[in-house]
Amino acid sequence: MKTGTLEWGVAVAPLPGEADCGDLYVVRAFDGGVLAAVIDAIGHGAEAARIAGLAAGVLERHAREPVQALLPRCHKRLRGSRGAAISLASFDDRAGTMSWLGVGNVGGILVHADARPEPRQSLLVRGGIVGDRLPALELAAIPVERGDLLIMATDGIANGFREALPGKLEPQRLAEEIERGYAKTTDDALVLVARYAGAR
Ligand SMILES: [Mn+2]
Repeated sequence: MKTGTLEWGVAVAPLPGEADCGDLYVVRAFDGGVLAAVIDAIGHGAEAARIAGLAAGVLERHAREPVQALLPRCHKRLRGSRGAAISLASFDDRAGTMSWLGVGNVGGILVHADARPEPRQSLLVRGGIVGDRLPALELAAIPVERGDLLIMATDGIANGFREALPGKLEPQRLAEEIERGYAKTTDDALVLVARYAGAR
């Protein structure tokens, strides 16, 4: 799929036996950029799906806002619920940066397309639960180039996904391969893969 300057794919596997999924994603373009977000509501089933949907609605409506404003918005919306882990990546096509903010355990790595000794960059997430305890937010604005690859995964995907070799796979294929290789059967699982096609 293509949204703004992102070419992306997603693979989702709800907890076996559950019809609903508490893991949800948002990819939304706006003037000058695109937001990619992954939400993992605490627990699973219908109530988790409802809570994740609330956060997704906030992110879709306000996608153009800076990530450090979006997360407090979600926090306010989810107050009184069991809460969620949320990670946000907002690409600014003019600045050529990706702003990253994560609270809870939705992991992320950025695989740089240029030749560098360690192309994989782990993205920091802070402890806390959106809707319950929001930590001090520490924004990372990372320079990105055309071809850079963002992989975001909920904790239903085993950490080994970080070692998966992206190779030349299309984002959708890669998302499916990671889901097949690393999804646990004890939780909802979601992996979002996005290749940046903006600034060079
Ligand atoms: Mn989870």
